[in-house]
This record gives sequence, C-alpha cells and structure tokens, in this order.
Amino acid sequence: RQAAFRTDLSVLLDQVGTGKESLSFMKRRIRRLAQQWATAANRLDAKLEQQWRDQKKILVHVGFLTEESGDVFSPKVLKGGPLGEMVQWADILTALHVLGHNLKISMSVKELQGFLGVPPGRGSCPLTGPLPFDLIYTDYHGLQQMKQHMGLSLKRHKCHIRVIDTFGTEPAYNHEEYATLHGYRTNWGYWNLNARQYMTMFPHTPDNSFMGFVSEELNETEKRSIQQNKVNNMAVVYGKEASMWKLQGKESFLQILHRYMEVHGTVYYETQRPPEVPAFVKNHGLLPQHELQQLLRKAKLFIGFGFPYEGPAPLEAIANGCIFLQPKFNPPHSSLNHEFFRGKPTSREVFSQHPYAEQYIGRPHVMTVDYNNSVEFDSAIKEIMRTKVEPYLPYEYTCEGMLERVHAYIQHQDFCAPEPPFIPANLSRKGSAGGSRMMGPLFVPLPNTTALGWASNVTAPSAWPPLSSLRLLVSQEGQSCVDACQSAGFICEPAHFRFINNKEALRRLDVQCEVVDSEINHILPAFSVVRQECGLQREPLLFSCAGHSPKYRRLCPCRDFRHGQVALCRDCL
Ligand code: U2F
Repeated sequence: RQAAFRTDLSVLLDQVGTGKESLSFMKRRIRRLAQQWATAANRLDAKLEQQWRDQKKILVHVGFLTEESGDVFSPKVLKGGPLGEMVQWADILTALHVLGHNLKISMSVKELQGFLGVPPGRGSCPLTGPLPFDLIYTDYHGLQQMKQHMGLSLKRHKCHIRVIDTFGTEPAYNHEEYATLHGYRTNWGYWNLNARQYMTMFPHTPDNSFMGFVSEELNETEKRSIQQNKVNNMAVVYGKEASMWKLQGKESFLQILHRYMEVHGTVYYETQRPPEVPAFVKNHGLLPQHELQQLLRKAKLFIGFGFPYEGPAPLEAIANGCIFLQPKFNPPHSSLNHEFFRGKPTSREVFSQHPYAEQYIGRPHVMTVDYNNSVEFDSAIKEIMRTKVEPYLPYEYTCEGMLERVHAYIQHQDFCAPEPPFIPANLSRKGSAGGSRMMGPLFVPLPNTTALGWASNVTAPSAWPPLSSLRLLVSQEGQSCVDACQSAGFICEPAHFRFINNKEALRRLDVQCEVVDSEINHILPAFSVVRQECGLQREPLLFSCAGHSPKYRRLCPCRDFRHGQVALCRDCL
C-alpha cells in the first residue's frame, strides 16, 4: 500500500497514552508543534512529486520508559532531569505518523508481547511465524527486553530493528566476538547489528544513521520581531539541574559574565534557590518548553558550562536568535577519560560541549572558547554583545528535514536483503589496472589524498546511497575515514565500503602491496606504507568509518551530501 501524508495528529495523541509525566511532556510537544509538522508534510509531499512510498507496519517500543526497565526518566521530567530523549521520541513518533505509516506504540513489556504475538513468559523461540512488522524502532533497553521475550527468534528478525541510541555505537563495539577479544567492552554493545541500524540524536558518526529531532521554526515576521526585541545584555545559562552549575571554576565565569550581562537560569528547585546558583542569577525555575522559547527569544546569549553534552537546547537557542557560547575541551572528553561517556559503546572524542554546534553551525551563531583563559572568555562576551545574528536552524532539524530523512531511510535502507556480491565491472579487462590513467570523469583532485570517482566503472543498481555518490580516498596514517572524508569536504559512507574492499581499489590507487591479506579488523581496508602490507576486510559488520591506527593508511569510501542534510547524498532521494 501507498503511504499518504497525515496532518491530523489526534490519532497519534490517543496512541501515546497517559498516566506519566514523560507521556504528558511528549504530548504537549506534539500538540505544540502540530502546525509546523503539517506545513512540512505538505511541502515534502509536493517535493516528492507523487513518488511511490510503501506504507510500512511499524512498531515503536520505547524501552527506557517501560516500568520493566526501571523508568528513571519519567519521575524527573518536572525536576530538571534529561528531556532530550523525550524530545526525540516525540518527534520520531510524529514523523512516522505524519509520513503515513501503520504505527503501533508500546511502552511496556506486556504491550510489546501483545503486538508481537508472543505468549507471556520467557521462551527460547516463542515467535515461530513471520514478524508482524516491517520495522521496529526501539532502544537498548527495548532490545534487551525483546531478547528476553523473543529468545532465539530475535536473531531471525533483527534486520528489521532500529535502535535509537543517543550517542551512537561504533562497529568495533557492536561486534560481539571482536569487542570481547579486543577490549571494546561496554555495558551496551555486542548486538551484531549492522551499525547503520543504530540511529543517533546528532550526526555523531557516519557509521550510524542520523535520526535527529526537530526544533521550533520561525516565520519571517517572527524572525524580524525577535531581532528587534533582543536584549543585548541578557544571557541564559544552559543547565536545568543544579548539579550542572557546580562544575569546577564556574563561579568565576559567571562573575565575569555578570560584569556585562544580566544572567538568567531555568534551574529546577523545590522550595529554595539551589545553593549552586549565585544570588545575582535570575532563576525562573524549570520552564515548560514554550516558555523557555519565549525567554530565548529575548536573550542574546545562551551559555554552556560543559554539561549536558550534545542536547537539544543549544539548537533551540540558536533557532531563537541567541549566540551559543560553549567551552572547548582540551583534551577531548571520551569514554576513555570521562565518567559520563564511560561504558558507552564509542571512543568518539568530544572536543567541545556541543560538537555539532561547533562543526555544522559555527560562527557567528556558535562560539567555542577556552574557558580557562579568562581574557579569551571576556573578549568572547564583548564580541557577542556587539554581534547581530539572525535566528538559524539547519534544514536537517526542521520538520521537513526530519521527514525527508526518515522517509529516505524507510524507503531505502534494507538490512534484511542479502547484499549481492559486488564485482568491479572491468576487473578482468586486460590493462585495467594502473593508477591515474583509469580515473573516470568523476575524479576529484584532493590535496594530500588520492581520490577517484568509481561510479563510471562499476554497477550496483540497487545500492543506496547510489554508487554515483562514492568518492574513494586514502587517509593519512593514523587518520580515521571520518576525518579523512571530512577534510576533503565529504562524509564517510559505510554502505560504500563493500565497493572498495578489493584488490582493484588498491590497484587503482597505485598502492604498493607486497602482500594482500584478508583479515578481521575494524581498520580494514587499509595498508602500511613502510611494510607494503595491504589488508582487506573479512567481516562486513566491522566496516568502520571511525577506525584508525597509527601506522596504517585507510581506504575510505566517502560520499557527497546535501547542504543542511548530511544524512543524504545528492541523488539519495
Ligand atoms: C541531553 O539531555 P537534556 O535533557 O539535558 O538536554 P537539554 O539540551 O538540556 O534540553 C532538553 C529539552 O529540555 C527543554 C528544552 C530541550 O528541548 O526545550 N527544557 C525545558 O523544557 N525547560 C527548561 O527550563 C529547560 C529545558 C541529551 F539530550 C541527552 O541525550 C543526554 O543524556 C543528556 C546528558 O548529556 O543531555
């Protein structure tokens, strides 16, 4: 069946259920953004020009909100606890509903069992028939619950699962045996999924899919009125829980800030001002989302003190015309050195409180400075007070952008179909090997790297992203493909690894190989210049954009991307 866009959200609101603060928060959000979603649906509908969209049967099982997982989030909704996840789930549900899919929502193990048709209790293989869904969106808690209740049948059906995973999971942590043998031990990994089945809150790592969420959008009139009513010396501090205010040395930044600006906070409190919040701060208490937006419309500066990491609030602030000021982390924070990231299945290094804001938005909307340097901090504040900025929201965080992306994933990502073997078209043709001579029309000259448009010589009609988006290049020693592709203006595309994991690619790049081995290691395909050793990947689950190793240069499958929609290549829609 063809899916039809929906603009009425009442059915969805009924499905979400009642009885918990988390659900009320999500429903308030869905209602508040309803008009925005409807407009976006109409726009995307027009843009897709009658393109056929399959209506999918989708189950959304929100594991972290189930009683069975302990649900520590719901009781904290009104007390300054994390809301980012609730924001994202509300938006995922809305996007799936608006796209017109056949949606079931489960927030308890009992509902899960009911929808899946598995008998109550735990069994080794309780689901004998086909899975009654095309897709299941869940999280790590939900995955665990599905394992307990579906037993071995989970294995058969796991290609249908998508795991909403805020900070992401790198391939080395996902592969059970490899992680166990090579020290990538965590509380979460080991599921042996295709890494693109993990969907993140920001485009943290291209190994995973970027799901995202949305932020409030403004029309031109609202933008103008915001700019007219900005209070140049008004700052709002990022941090709704008192503990976020007692990070080291912060008092002194606040003092400096207070010299120039009126400082506002939205810190949760019960009866008295929390001792961590200095007396000169005008604390509004935790605000409902729409009231926070109003406050951000007036403020000039939204300032972070290092925690929370990578949440939605800075995007909302920038969308409401604030400048976001945040600390640089040197050394970077990661699961190797910071408590918050410890045990998370990634070794990604976080160079500032909000790397997305720094890398994808940047100046003038975002300033990332060294907070230990009070001169730098001081001059940043002065610059902010002088600078005029317009409200800004990257397309990928608008409702249309999210709908477009989720639509593309649903229609094109298929982890169930066996990957057809890939044969470079002219592999066997005489005289086809030989470096630059073979570079086709899509050759992209890049400084310090070798690049090659591959697409003219190979065929893989069903590949998504399409092969036309592939750019092959070689990383520096010690550099990951994430960085190599990025420094050339592209993005690493793990789906393309299978096209470049072959001798032909090495030959075309003129790589000198004494030996070509095929091994199980997440930095492969790669080669050592000194030893003239080349390695190809034997385990497709370990294709990793993130991997790097000091003595190895990697073969990197990069691709182009749409401006403001990094998840999609130019020809991806
Ligand atoms: C992130 O979680 P947080 O909930 O701490 O993220 P924030 O950026 O603070 O904001 C989440 C939402 O809270 C709302 C605001 C944001 O949409 O509009 N809000 C509000 O309603 N009232 C207020 O007074 C202040 C904010 C991240 F999302 C999680 O994944 C992480 O676990 C967490 C820790 O890093 O950070």
